[in-house]
Amino acid sequence: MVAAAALCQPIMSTSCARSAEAAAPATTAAQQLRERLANLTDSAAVAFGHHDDPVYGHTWCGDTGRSDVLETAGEYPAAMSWDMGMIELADSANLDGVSFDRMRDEVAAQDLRGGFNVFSWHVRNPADPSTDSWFLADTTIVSQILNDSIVGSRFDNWTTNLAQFFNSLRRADGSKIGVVFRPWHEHTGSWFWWGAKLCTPDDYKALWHRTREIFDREGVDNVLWAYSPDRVADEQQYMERYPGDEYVDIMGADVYHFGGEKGLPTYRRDASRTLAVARKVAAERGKLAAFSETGSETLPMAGWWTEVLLPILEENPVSYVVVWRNAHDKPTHYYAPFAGEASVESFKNFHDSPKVVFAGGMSKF
Ligand code: BMA
Repeated sequence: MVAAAALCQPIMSTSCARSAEAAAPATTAAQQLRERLANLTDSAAVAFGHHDDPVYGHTWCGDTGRSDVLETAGEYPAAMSWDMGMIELADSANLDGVSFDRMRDEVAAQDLRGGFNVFSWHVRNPADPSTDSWFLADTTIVSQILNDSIVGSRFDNWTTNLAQFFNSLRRADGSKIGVVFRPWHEHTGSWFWWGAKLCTPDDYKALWHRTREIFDREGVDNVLWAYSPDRVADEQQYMERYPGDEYVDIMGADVYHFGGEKGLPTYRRDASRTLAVARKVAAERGKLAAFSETGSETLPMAGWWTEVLLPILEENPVSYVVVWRNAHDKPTHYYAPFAGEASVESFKNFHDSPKVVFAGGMSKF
């Protein structure tokens, strides 16, 4: 994978104020965001999010002031989703070509318009940095991070780069912007080097703890931690690798809809089952719940938003839902509508649902 080359030209950062320091606030930025997400939950409202929304879309890349969601629903999403893959190598752009400077500016812009930001990390393999998150030939990578000093210290350096990026997310007055971080996601599956068949439950938990220790050492206090298994059969599977209450703020679920109409019963069953578990364990522990990733690639069902996603959210209210990216360079890789796309009407109706919140509605929470 060509990771360093920006797939579209980055736009230079113009309004970074991250060097300014503010007086320590009474509550951390993370606590403030937690309160806003809890308010959403209390109102049975779901914030809508989209990955890489303001930096590229199905037919464009690198413009400013654009968003496929804005151009179809009339509003930016409530949550902007981002990926930090390649920050580990101190690259200037992430694995999908998004400049980290541009991302930092967009995080601040999203905060200014009242929305919030969520992050994943498709990190490379610290045992062999020439390979990526999807490298499965070596089933000892997590164990090497924990037991091999060279791999371990490379991992620590990489995670320090990431922690420093989060520390740099600031408003113009220097105060930190609270965000959600969702490390080591979809670990109940086995498609990333931290997946179920690639490490033991104890090693997975230790990986999470080590990540957190580095963030704590770096003074990161603006991050809410989201745990996000892929679809699960039951609570036991969901909790098998749970790192512990002191490490997690949000109980997530990543469940995709594959196969259009034919795959609908499976999606409905698995999304509802996994969200029900996430909501249950969240309620028991005083945590938030989220539909941390979902979507139906290429949106083969024109009514998907109101006929499929909305009923699942009504049945299983969570604080937010995120759909994945509209890749500008892969014509069939999109999860949100764009002007002229078949599901636009359904998406507008989804937007108009009193249960669903976009950026403009976030001022209430
Ligand atoms: C995947 C796909 C990839 C992308 C990765 C990280 O689901 O969208 O094209 O590189 O996420 O964003």
